[in-house]
Amino acid sequence: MLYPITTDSRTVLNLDGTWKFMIDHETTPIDPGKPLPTETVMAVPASFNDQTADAEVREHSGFFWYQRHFTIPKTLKDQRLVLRFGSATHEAWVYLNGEEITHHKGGFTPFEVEINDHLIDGDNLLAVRLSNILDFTTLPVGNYSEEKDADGHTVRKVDENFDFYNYAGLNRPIKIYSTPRAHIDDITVVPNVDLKKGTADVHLEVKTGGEKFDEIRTTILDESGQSVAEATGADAHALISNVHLWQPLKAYLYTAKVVGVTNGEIVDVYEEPFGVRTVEVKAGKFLINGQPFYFKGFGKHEDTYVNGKGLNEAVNVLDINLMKKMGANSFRTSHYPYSDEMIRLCDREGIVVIEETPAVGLMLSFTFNVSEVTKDGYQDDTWEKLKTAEAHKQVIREMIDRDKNHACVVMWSIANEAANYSQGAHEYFEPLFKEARKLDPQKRPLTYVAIMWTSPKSDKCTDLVDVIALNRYYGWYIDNGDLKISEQKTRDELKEWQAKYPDKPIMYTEYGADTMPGLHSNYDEPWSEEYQEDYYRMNSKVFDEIPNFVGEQLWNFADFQTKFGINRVQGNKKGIFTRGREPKAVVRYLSKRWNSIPDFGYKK
Ligand code: BDP
Repeated sequence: MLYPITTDSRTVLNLDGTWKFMIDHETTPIDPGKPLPTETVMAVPASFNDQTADAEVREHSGFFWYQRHFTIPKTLKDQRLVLRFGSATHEAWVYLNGEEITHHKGGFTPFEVEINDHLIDGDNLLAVRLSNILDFTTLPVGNYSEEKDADGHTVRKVDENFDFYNYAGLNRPIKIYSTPRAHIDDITVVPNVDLKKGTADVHLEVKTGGEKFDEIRTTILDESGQSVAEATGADAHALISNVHLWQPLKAYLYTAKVVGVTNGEIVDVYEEPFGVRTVEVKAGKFLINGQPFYFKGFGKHEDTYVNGKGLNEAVNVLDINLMKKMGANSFRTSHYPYSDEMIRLCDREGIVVIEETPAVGLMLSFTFNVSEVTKDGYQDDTWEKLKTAEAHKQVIREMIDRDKNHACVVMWSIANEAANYSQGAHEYFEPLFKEARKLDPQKRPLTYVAIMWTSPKSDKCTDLVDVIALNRYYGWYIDNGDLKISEQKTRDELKEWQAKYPDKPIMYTEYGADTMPGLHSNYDEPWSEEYQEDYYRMNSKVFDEIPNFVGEQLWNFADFQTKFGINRVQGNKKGIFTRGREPKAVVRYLSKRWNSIPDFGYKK
């Protein structure tokens, strides 16, 4: 799916701002063709939850409405007009002038709809009914229940089966963009690089809509806007010589300028930026442009004060600047695809991204009894009870469709901490991995991120992944406060993985310790800033001993909001930065370490 941009033939109208907002108590029917009976407003893009001073609104589970007016300028009326939601979390029914025009389920991917046939002259009324319900059919997975109150009204409840706050609403930008009737619908860019010759054969596939063009022409522009290659046709090749590679932290972006021509006239123009790089897993290494790459970075969240999970571009820019200052080079979009804007920014900034689906919470028996789970033939009820396969397939399709051309995305993570140690896991995951491999035109490596009790013995699906990605909390959830025994366990386990799978790279995609900023201890106790630093020092030491260990992405970049609970103090405190992006003491240690580790060739 193309990102909406303005070109010689296209215009973008921005529908962000303040919209009317209303909780749907399901007591009286709402007419989406009439003004919402409310004076409440919410800013878009942003989650609604932290914009309100009303606890009931903040914690509402169920349905709610957004509404606004817009006018289309006369000059655009003969154009094809498309309404695009960057996301609507988690399910949306969209009404234009009272009529339902589209529906979408899945809160972290965009969707769009042509609106020409539903527009009226002058003022148009756009209403969106949303639901933030999560259950055993959705991603993420929620424990859903409902009961009747004293008046017989339905009270809905979602208990997150995952560790982040269920922020909802119109979290990402909403736009109307115009294209000519005959238009470019999608572009797929696959650069095939010859590293020795320094050339790239760029395979371009262009999908069109409306009346066919006489001709499709593509010009590849370099960063100074000079043409470096040309091609014609909907399925074409352009050869770039002396190619400038996209490198981690040294991004270089070409632009594929695609035009549709009819009767000798240019009808539609689209400009797709893309980087040229290779990604490959080989002999236990993760190669970018043929060189063994070492991941230094983070698991993150889209999570900021007030905006919740709403797009916050200033924070995105700051986060990347903080990463660079620390010598980091990468992050994982835990636990859902991030905004278009963030992925485009990472392309520009050279930040390496592992992009994850919203498949989190696919585990119904949560236990810290590792030995129980590791027993032969262990089975819990996850794969019987969950009905997420359809949603999972859909989101893999939508995520790859949106981000297939991005050089920054070097690997897809199909799930976070699923019950892949339980019987039934392989049957569940195999078709999903097949689907992802089939759909990705750039054939990126695939992984899933494995929870603590997924051991080399218990994991039923390691054959499916290209990279072994582990979330480990020795010294925190297990052997809390005892870094000596944790060091031993970390070492023993990593050695076991290394021995059993000598050809698969291994990395940590989570490890961390909750830390209250400003809390100090003469005894290096857990929750203190001293303990967080000792914890990371211990892990670093072991990582450096394991030959196929190709990366450390800690948990978490910053403190983030979660549901209430006895294990959380206004959220998860494993950030190495606070939620407001102030550093905890450990940032100095990690900056020193990462600035001294090269991006390439650290593990020979
Ligand atoms: C892992 C999850 C992550 C949690 C983290 C934690 O992948 O979402 O926030 O642990 O407990 O289980 O801090």
